[in-house]
Amino acid sequence: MYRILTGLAVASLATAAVADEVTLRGVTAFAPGSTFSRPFEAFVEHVNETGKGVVQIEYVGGPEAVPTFELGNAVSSGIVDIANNTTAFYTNLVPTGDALHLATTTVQEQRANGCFDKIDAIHQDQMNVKYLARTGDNIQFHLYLTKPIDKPDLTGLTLRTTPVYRAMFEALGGTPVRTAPGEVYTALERGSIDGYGWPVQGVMDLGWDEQTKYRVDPGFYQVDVNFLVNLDRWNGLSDEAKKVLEDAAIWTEEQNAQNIAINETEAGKQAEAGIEVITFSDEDTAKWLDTAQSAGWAAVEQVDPAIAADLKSCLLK
Ligand code: 173
Repeated sequence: MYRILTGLAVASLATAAVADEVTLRGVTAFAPGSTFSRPFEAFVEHVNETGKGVVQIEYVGGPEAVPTFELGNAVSSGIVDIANNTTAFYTNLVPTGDALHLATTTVQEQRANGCFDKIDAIHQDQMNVKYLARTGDNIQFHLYLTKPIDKPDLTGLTLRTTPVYRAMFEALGGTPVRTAPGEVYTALERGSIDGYGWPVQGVMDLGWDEQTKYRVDPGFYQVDVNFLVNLDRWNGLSDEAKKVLEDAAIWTEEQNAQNIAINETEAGKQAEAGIEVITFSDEDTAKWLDTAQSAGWAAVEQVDPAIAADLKSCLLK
């Protein structure tokens, strides 16, 4: 009798352990398999290895599953449990998120100086998500063009933007139009834009090089592509599951250092594909970069001066 009971108890415990494994539904804002989805895809694989029996991620897909600018809402409301997304795609929810790409520190430095926790708190308050990880460190943004310019004057140019570039390009006289990455190729093909903002990485794997003649150097800002977990879902996880995800986040962030080498390879491939580099005089280069910083911060300050000042104090070196 006792033996049977013990056997049953053990069996039901084993069942409970299996049932306790949590599966999170994950979606990326970028095309699956492309540059800015790859760190998330590696993270999913890593969690599915290290989190066996505890937490798993079911990778649902990208913008074909949830449109780029809708993903913020989807993870906020819990339709999606974990998202790979950039602040520029969810400014409707975190309007000061634009500060993140103005960072000159690494995510490791932001974790050490308390900035990461502040950013996490803003995400929890305003968006109902846990800010779990940041990828994209060391990758800068550029302006790509189909016609040349010889100074930092974008007057008369219609440029595809997201909130990342809008303030800067507008300050330099350009006409911004916001589109998701998935619409850039067609816009270029139709000639409805004269150029676009995009990081140094990824142009080639999206095939945009076919429609691109110039890249303006230097780059500006720093990419932020973040892993966000629906806060209710996060709060309901066991400590063990949270630890698997947080350890995997640190593991992912360590790989941000590889971006320095990848940037060079990508710039080399762009040159081979015939994309010419436009540079300015020293004075105009200073204007280009100063406008990037001043217009970028002014836009965040306009949204919320207190948060802007707080983040500025810990995001900049
Ligand atoms: O240009 C964009 O779509 C954009 O804002 C972005 C942000 C991070 C990585 C890649 C692109």
